[in-house]
Amino acid sequence: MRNIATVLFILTLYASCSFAQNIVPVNIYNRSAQSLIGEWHYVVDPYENGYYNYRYEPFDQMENPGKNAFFMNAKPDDKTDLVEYNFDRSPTMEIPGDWNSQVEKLYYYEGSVWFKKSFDYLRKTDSSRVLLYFGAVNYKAEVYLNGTKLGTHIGGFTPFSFEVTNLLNEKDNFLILKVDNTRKKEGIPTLNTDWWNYGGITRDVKLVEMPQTFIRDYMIQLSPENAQTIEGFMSLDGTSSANQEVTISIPELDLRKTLNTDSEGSASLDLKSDNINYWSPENPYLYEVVLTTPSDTLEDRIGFRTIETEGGRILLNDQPVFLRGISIHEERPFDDGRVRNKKQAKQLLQWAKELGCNYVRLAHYPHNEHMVRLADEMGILVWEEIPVYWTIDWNNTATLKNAKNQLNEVIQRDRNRASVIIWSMANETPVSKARNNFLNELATLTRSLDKTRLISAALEQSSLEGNPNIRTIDDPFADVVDVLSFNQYIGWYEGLPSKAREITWEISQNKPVIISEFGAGAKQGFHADSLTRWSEEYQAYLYSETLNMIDKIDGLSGLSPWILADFRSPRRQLPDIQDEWNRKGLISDDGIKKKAFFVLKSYYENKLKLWN
Ligand code: GCB
Repeated sequence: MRNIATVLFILTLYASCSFAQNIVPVNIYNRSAQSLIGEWHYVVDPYENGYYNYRYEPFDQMENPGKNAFFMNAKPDDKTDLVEYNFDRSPTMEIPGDWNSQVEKLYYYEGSVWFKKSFDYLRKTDSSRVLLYFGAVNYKAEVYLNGTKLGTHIGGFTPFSFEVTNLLNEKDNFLILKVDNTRKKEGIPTLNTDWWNYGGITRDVKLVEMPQTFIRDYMIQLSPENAQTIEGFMSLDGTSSANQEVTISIPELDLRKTLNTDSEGSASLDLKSDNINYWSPENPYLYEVVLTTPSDTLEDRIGFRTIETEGGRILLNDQPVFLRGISIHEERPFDDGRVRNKKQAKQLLQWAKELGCNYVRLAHYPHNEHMVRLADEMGILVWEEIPVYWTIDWNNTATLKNAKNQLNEVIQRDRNRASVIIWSMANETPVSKARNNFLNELATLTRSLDKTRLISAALEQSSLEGNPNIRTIDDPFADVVDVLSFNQYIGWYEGLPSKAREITWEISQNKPVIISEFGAGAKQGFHADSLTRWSEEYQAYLYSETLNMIDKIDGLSGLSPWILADFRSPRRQLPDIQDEWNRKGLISDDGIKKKAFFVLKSYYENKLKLWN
């Protein structure tokens, strides 16, 4: 009997843990919150000694885990007591922040690290609910508050949260996380990537106080069919969600509508206006939108625009647009390590602006929320992507579930951002039946969640049979996407830059084309002739040749060369040149612009003239 009870207990835990089906409210940055950022104690635990006992049984699935379970934050009762860890005497690091760039001995570390933060908390009103929110933790987070497990989250770049109302004390709360960034074959991303696997609590942590019934989700966007209609929905969470009177207003447009939620706590909405000032890079106009329920009020700043395709063109607010872009990794400018705050995110976007961009590709995973909010304000169109990169475990149903979960989390977070125009399903994934099915499922999910954006994926190009100089896109997923994007490295991985002159493109799909990547490595400050690898001159030469080549592609609607700034990658080992940096940046790791930056900038100046 006892065994059955234990099995059931474990099964219930497992079911609730694999993907935390938690409440992740949208628009967290406009909620009142207590931030938990700052110094956190950490314990490095390569053998997961604080998680498993010596029979390799997880402590957090035992009825009596005992003092060796790190999540108990135990202290010896007296001098005879044996406890083999101590958070308070362990070192600290800055949160948010990855461990690799903060602690020298953790530079290459991939494994488990425990974190602890102690805090006091005073609820503003007794009736409120408190959610513990994480912007992102890479890769797997086990979360415990005051000795109780809250759940597990998998996926290193999307937000999650847990309700902690009944677990909080006014004094001496202890929040403990085990963070594990071990790469896994079945993970998203998988074992092999070309970026640093920065581990840790890499984004904001907050306690967010909400009324009993609060606005959990909404989507308020311009109708793709009618540019005079703002439409969407709003959903509540809490005991009084059903049949509630809720209001949406956009004071500046003099719009206000009262609706009733259905039995599920949701209401769909539509508002009409002939006076909408449409959002665009030239006019990044954001409206104050106010949502009100009997117990909650929430404000957002939302831009309204349409984005669609027509043959080989992308239309923004009915006008053809050319995407003058650049790819960006989420690395700190002038440094390495993950971006930790809004100021660093802004620097990256400012560099893109200096380059003449109206568009960025946020590669290869969802970046922090500051990026898309700033892009809204600064007038930069955005491609967002999930880390379905290279050779994913396509036949694994748990892997697909994981990818869908990450996609769902980023779409939910960002679908009110006018700047975001493209959801990318994947990067350079090899065509196979299993991969096609996998990506099709992601595309179907995306379309069901958001009809106001385009779908793409960074595909690969190939030669037309019998002629190596004629290039084409031979991929069944090209039929699924709205925008045909592909990476190509002619002149770097394939021949020399002048090879671009021999290539012609025969792209049969009648869709807009984006070159999602091209580039060459250059060590800033290394000057030589334009055929010397790693020189700034080689990189600049490759840019001129490539830009001439791609301009001949029918339907070319944009590009996002690889990449804004040098970034850390363990695959890049060439001494004195790479030293574990991918050097394809147009800007060096210490913020200095290379020659190619100016080649692209002048190309974009011309494009701006041609397209305006
Ligand atoms: C690619 C990948 C990108 C790499 C880049 C490179 O095609 O999409 O993640 O970093 O090439 O530098 O080789």
